[in-house]
Amino acid sequence: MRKQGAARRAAPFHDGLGMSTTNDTIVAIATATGEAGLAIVRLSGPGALDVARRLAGARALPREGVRSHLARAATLRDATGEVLDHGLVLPMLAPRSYTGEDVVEFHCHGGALCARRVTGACRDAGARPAGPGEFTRRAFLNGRLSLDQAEAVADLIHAEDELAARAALRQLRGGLRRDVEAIERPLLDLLARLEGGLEFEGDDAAAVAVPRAGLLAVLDAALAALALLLADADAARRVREGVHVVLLGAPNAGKSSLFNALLSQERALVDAEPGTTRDVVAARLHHGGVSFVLHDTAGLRSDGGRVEALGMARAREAAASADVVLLLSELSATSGSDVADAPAGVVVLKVATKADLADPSRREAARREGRLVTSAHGGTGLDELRAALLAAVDGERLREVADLGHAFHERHRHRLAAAREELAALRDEVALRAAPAEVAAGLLAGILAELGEVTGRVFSENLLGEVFARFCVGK
Ligand SMILES: Nc1nc2c(ncn2[C@@H]2O[C@H](COP(=O)(O)OP(=O)(O)O)[C@@H](O)[C@H]2O)c(=O)[nH]1
Ligand SMILES: [Mg+2]
Repeated sequence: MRKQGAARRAAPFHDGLGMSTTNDTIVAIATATGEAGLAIVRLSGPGALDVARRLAGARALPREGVRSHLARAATLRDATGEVLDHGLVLPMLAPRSYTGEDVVEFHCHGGALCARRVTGACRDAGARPAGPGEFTRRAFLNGRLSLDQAEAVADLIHAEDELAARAALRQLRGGLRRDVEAIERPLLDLLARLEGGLEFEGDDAAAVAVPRAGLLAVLDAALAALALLLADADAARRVREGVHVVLLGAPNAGKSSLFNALLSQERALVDAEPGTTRDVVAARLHHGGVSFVLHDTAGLRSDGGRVEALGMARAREAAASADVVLLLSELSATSGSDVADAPAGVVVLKVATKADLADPSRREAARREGRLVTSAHGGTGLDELRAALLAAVDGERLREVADLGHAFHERHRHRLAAAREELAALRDEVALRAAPAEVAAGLLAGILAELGEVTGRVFSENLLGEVFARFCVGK
């Protein structure tokens, strides 16, 4: 006799119940607003061809035998016959389209007006304005993209440097999805076998479908693979966001000057008066294929004013979430100028500043102590400092992670980490307490639910809402 609970767990996860329907047709401008050569209006849904035909005519989009992926020139008109634009009409028929539905793109003249009028005419012809990320959401619901691939689309759009873009492209091509699915597959198979075993329980309790040793082997392999994937988490964040570098040091140590010198621009205010910098100023530095986010901070000292104290609190906050802290002190200053204490677990590079003011013996001594000797005036040591930054973050490793498409988000990391924790608990249940198949199956189903949320094999309306909130209209 098949058990109720087991039968429910064995049901496919991707039931899509209560999901938004995709039987209407949506329209949005897919390109950024502003003056440009072109603007693209995108239609998707079962009525896309009909709506588009109302604007472009049956010559451009015949009622029979529309050729997919073939653009035609057309005059676009509204319902009254008023000409809206001359442009291209590009039909992409289901399922070979971005959303998996019939899609039509109008390539209009750029600027706000043509595309807006074309969109309006599409609405008059029966299309509904698309919500944020709705095209990509449909692509996911129609199985064209996994959820992590959909997220990679947003990452690609938001990427600020080549490494982040490369990582997003690889994730979009299925880098992360493949590796997560490779972990899931044996676990899904194990679950099926465990539940298969449960069916016999009533008649023959001895017929255990999976011997314990085999079960442990599968769990151990999954644990190892998850650990490997999670080991990329830190590098993943650095690839996506850039490496956070915080400059700390006493007032007048030369932080703002070094910040500007590294960026080769006068970004932060520099003055001989201590306490000039109060807010944290951030700017990007691209070096060696890695993107660094430099943070200039208020000087740390014990006797600043109230606003300065707030600035110092921000400096400490920034340092707490930094990847690298540059601890600055003047080369010619007497000892004890390292007032800043860097938080644990952060790479700290000690930097001596204003080398041009100190005599050569002093520089030598500082180098021997392992400090990087620099001068913002004249540029001494800046190349060495950039090289040290690159070495500190292991740029090679960041490139590896980008190439694997493993630049996953906090959302993915949380699910993977939860799955690993639950897997370890399941392993203990089986190894130490000889958990019965039914208990193991229950725990395993929970683990697979966690893992499934990475790729969207398991999803809820809430999860989709959370993911697609990051998208803009037209994507
Ligand atoms: N000679 C020399 N003066 C510097 C150098 N870097 C900074 N200064 C001076 O030191 C003072 C404080 O610099 P600033 O960058 O504002 O220090 P911060 O308070 O740590 O941000 C300013 O008068 C700068 O011109 C340097 O490399 N050489
Ligand atoms: Mg400053």
